[in-house]
Amino acid sequence: MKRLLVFLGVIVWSVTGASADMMTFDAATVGGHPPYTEAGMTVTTVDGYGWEPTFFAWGGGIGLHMEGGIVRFDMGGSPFDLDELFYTTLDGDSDNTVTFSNGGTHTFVGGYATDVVVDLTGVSAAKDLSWFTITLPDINFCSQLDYVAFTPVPLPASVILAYAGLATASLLKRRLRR
Ligand SMILES: [Ca+2]
Repeated sequence: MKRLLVFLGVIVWSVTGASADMMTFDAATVGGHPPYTEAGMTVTTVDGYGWEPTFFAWGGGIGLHMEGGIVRFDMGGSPFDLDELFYTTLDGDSDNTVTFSNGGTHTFVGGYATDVVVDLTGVSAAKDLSWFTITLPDINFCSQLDYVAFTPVPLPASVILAYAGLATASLLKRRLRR
């Protein structure tokens, strides 16, 4: 019974213990290109507009340097909420777009030589995603994504309860056989 209680405790922890994860790019090879995976999240290049996105050490540690183009992020199909992007640029006049797997979009504008924190925690379209893309439509001189913060979406409670029920039945069955 003790093992069963520990097991159920772990299930409760895994449902309630979800917290933001970070993709910092800080373990990327400077001068390298996507694909790159960190904390379960993978970034790939969709289109570089002739200038392939490259990892550079500029601003806050290593970041994904884009002079324009489209990059895509996903967790191999596992759902997640997109919480925040940190974006540094020397170009203040471009409308950049985050496009979500559910069809929603969110636009952000760089400021000249400013750091832009794109807070998406209050954006309903940024929830329960299977992927998102970032599009820099024009040449954005010295633009760099320094980190992406996201939260994996836990399995629905009904699925967890079904698993817990099956596991409990299996444990009890094993106990009864003894
Ligand atoms: Ca970084």
